[in-house]
Amino acid sequence: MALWGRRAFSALRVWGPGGGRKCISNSVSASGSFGSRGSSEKKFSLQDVAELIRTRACQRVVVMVGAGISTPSGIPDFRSPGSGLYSNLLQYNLPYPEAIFELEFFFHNPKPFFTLAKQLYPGNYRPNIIHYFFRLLDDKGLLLRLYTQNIDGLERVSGIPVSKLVEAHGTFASATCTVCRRSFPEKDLWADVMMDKVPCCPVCTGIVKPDIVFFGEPLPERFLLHVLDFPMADLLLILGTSLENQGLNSGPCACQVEPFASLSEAVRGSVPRLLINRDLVGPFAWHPRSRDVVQLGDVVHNVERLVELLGWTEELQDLVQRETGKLDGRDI
Ligand code: CNA
Repeated sequence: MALWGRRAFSALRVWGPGGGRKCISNSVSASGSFGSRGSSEKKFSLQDVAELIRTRACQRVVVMVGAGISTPSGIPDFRSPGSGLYSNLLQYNLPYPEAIFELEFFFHNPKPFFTLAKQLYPGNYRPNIIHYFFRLLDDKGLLLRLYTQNIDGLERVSGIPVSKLVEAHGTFASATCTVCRRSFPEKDLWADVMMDKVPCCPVCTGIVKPDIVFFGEPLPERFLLHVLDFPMADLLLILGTSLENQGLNSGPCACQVEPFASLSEAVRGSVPRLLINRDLVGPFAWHPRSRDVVQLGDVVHNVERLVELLGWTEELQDLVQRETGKLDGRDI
């Protein structure tokens, strides 16, 4: 325990010990949906959400996702006891888990971060049905933007155009020299990373760091798109995230940004919000709205239910098969 509780953090980018609000888990039945606070008001349901998408009554869908959508791909989240990276970090011999995303520690010892990078190398993991559901939403012209906290790049691999993505905590797809600030594409790094070598700038020999957001670093400029996206959204889907404030606007950040949890409050009051997650989290617990729908439980199971209600099951299966075939062909 001492390992986790060693320091007080101004920037809780990833692990935020107990920073989240308590779940009011008894306010919602584990299997069902909830939302309406007034007893006379009809509860909004998963069927209602499906109908809005199916009939194209909603065409500007904003999606927010976190580590929970990649656990079906085999990448542990950080918090789930036993399986979470929380529990698996001991192998990195870190003084405390947050150190892996701290610049000070990185300059002292960049190896643990690059070990994690090697683990997340494109090809080690593949998109799952959830990523492909978002791809299908986009193929149908219904996805306004997907905001991801994940750094595994699986949204890109699934074929969602980069223009539709906001990778809020950065990406391994590009890298920057920590000294001369030259940019590098990821392909320039991977040979070193795969051989457990720390990549260095060919010009100034500084360490080249993938563009993953570390504590206190500004978020990618694209994150500012939320200022337009959220007020424009006509449906908000939130999946696989604890919606905890991960210190996105704390520390010496150059940009003033809303933390992820608050983003879910930035859609208009009339906009339906669907949470699919194992736990009741964020504003769904402490500030529910009348058109909120909560589906607690396994994220794959609940997405499959939604897809079935949409009548897209076959189409999604075809897409998964086609894209999986392409990945097999590319051997990544
Ligand atoms: P988190 O705080 O670990 O929360 C994940 C949430 O997903 C929790 O509420 C879990 O209960 C839930 N969950 C996990 N698996 C399932 C499942 N199968 N079905 C339903 N719900 C599930 O992760 P957040 O994304 O909210 O926190 C943000 C951090 C985690 C960011 O800084 C990420 O960079 C970081 N992270 C990313 C990855 C990745 O890129 N795949 C992995 C681990 C952590």
